[in-house]
Amino acid sequence: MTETIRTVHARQVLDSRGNPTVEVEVTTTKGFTGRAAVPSGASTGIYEAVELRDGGSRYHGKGVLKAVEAVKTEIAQRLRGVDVTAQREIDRLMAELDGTPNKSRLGGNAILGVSVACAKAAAECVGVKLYNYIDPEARLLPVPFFNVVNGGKHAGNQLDFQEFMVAPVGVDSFTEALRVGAEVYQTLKAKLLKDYGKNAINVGDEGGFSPPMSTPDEALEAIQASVEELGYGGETRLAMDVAASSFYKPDGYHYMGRVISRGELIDEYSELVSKFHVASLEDPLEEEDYEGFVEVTKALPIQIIGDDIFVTNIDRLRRGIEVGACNSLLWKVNQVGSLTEARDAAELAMMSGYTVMASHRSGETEDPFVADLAVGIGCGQIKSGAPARGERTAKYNQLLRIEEWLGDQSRYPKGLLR
Ligand code: 2PG
Ligand code: MG
Repeated sequence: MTETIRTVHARQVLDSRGNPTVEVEVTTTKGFTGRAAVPSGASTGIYEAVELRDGGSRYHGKGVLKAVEAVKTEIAQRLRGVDVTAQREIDRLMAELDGTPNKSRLGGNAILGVSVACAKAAAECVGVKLYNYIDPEARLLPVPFFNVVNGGKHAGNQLDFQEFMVAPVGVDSFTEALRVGAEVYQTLKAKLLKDYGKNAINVGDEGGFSPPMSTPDEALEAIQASVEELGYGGETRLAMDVAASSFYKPDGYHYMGRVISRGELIDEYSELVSKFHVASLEDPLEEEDYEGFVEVTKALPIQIIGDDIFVTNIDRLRRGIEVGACNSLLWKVNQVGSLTEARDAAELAMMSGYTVMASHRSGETEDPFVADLAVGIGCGQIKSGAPARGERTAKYNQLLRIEEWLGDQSRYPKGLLR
């Protein structure tokens, strides 16, 4: 017997940056419920699904009461009586109702909230955890990429690159990976305090430190030194999210006080990659430059992840696959605005030999759903910021639970990105 949606409710809550976001509650006829809160980016790709914001003076224009209203009225009416487990149908009905290519009428934030809340209610109704509802056979935990130094739009320092991460790829379990990440974070904190003084241990949006550094060399060196001090050199790799669109202008890349070309920036990456254990590089170029992405993917023998260039959109990803731009997809469900479309993009990536990294947003909530989704789609990689601060640890702690629930069935992708 099918279980149908009875009510779809929404409210405005705050995200980790103190800005409003949408929270949705879906209830079925038998009283099963699912609640989801929508994250929000700062370095957003221009092709992302539109976040509907109210404008005006309340919350400096960032209110989401219009999106909340869209959920409570139009979307709620349309979904009443629909089978809660019919995720593809639910997402299709909302896309149709919205009627725009980028979800700008009802809001990607409204639609994504409902999409995830339905999946959670459906999992309750089937009597399984969310990761298990996504795939009953799911058992692969992801390698966590801990963002321990923040720059770019996420921090008040001079670093042009946005994220400097450490990934414990050589351990046996997620639990061990989290321990290594947390130990590196504390060792790095002590090192930054000693080398740069008290201001260096202030943190950015994703909980990583925001030291007064201005070159990527300094950041990678500090992380590498901390890793080695702990004896984890063999078990860890470094990674960066450059978020290059954020310092690109029509005349070139505004990098470290100079204006440089694409070729010069790629040379810079080559040096960093050979000097440090950098195994993964996200958004090394600006989001429109498919040709440049092909060049950098050929030039560097590492994982090249497309975030702003693909925005989890299957058409933009397909174009990249056709020409050989990147070899990995950054997977953010709110970029495309529904679970079904995001899953289709992940499926295409995996079928095409691209790796997939599930991702939080810089503006997060205490909702850990991305952790369940990462295990559910079996992508083997996740980034959720530093191993500190509640909205980030919510995800990592959920992964600890999932690993425990799976018991000896669980798998950790040891040896990834060697
Ligand atoms: C990114 C993300 C998440 P934002 O660029 O990958 O780390 O940042 O949510 O600001 O887009
Ligand atoms: Mg990114």
